[in-house]
Amino acid sequence: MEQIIAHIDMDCFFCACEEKYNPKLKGKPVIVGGRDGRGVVATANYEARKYGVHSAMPGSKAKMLCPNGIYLPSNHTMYRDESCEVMKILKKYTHNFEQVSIDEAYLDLTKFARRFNSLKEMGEYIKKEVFEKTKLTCSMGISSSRIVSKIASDYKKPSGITVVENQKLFLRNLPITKIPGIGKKSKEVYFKNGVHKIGDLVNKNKFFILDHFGKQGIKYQKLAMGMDKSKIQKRVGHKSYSRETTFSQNKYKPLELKTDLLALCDRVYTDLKGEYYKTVSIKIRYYDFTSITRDYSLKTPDNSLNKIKEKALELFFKNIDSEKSVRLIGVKLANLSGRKEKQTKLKQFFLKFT
Ligand code: TTP
Ligand code: MG
Repeated sequence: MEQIIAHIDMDCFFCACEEKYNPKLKGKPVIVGGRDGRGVVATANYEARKYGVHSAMPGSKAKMLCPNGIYLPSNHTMYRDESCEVMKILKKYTHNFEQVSIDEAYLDLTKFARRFNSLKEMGEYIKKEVFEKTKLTCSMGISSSRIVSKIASDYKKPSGITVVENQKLFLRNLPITKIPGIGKKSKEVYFKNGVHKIGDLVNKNKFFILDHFGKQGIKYQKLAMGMDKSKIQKRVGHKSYSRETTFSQNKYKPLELKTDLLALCDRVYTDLKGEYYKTVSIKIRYYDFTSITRDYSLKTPDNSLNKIKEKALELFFKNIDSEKSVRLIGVKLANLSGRKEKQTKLKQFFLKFT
């Protein structure tokens, strides 16, 4: 393999953090979010998933499926601290590191791999260190392509390592929905045109693909043919953080939308990892694809979740056209100014002596 890329994703991350500090939860169905039937589920542990509970499910539905589950409120500070510990360990292995969410990262391990007899052995070594230092388990995909490693890390969840030597063979029988970026809507387009498995793309005519699936389809065909060489996109800070949700069915009820909006605020706040923002924006796309975005700029930067929720809700209820049904909503934080803890401490230090 010319480049060796690992994708690491922690197992049922928020629940695993909760179980770490409260071992009595182990073996029981645990759900973070969706308490009292309100809000949406952030994640569920594997015991709760057996009942059909999953991320983004309305709490009321989760309660119906798993009435005896233990429902916990989100503790974002704890998840963020645990995430920092994990990322600190992973960063040691390579300079070419890309954290993509609170619980997942890509690592270019081309050099590090030389120390091991096999890629599996290297994976075991990293997993062991993560577990010994954090008591949390992860799953790992290793291949020569960023996308394939991402797909592979999900292959043997929880706590599995999947090394992909032959990209084409590995992807051939996987459902098309395993490709990151193919969601509910595009899935329907692929299905309608006879593509159910990734391998179904291999023999399709290029013009057919362009016509029906666009340029993205050509990229996925290359992937299916074992020709994907996607690299790590090393990130130097973010300009903004945004999250959006497209509903499988358009929604009318502002109260239902409020729940989704607050869940998006939680997610974008988790992504923020303590950075300060000055601008909070919301996006609403109606059934007819007309969209509006509205933003609010604070006088001074903030890094609290409450402020995001307050401003997002204000913007939302001030601007929503309640006559129209909604297909997508989004929340964005911009005008970022990094973490300020150090500066604040320094300021406190000076204040003490002046
Ligand atoms: P994921 O890695 O998607 O899920 P997970 O770690 O809970 O489970 P898995 O073992 O399948 O990887 O997301 C990481 C965390 O992000 C998750 O623990 C909670 C949070 N999250 C939300 O808050 N809302 C969501 O819709 C999703 C998908 C995740
Ligand atoms: Mg995860």
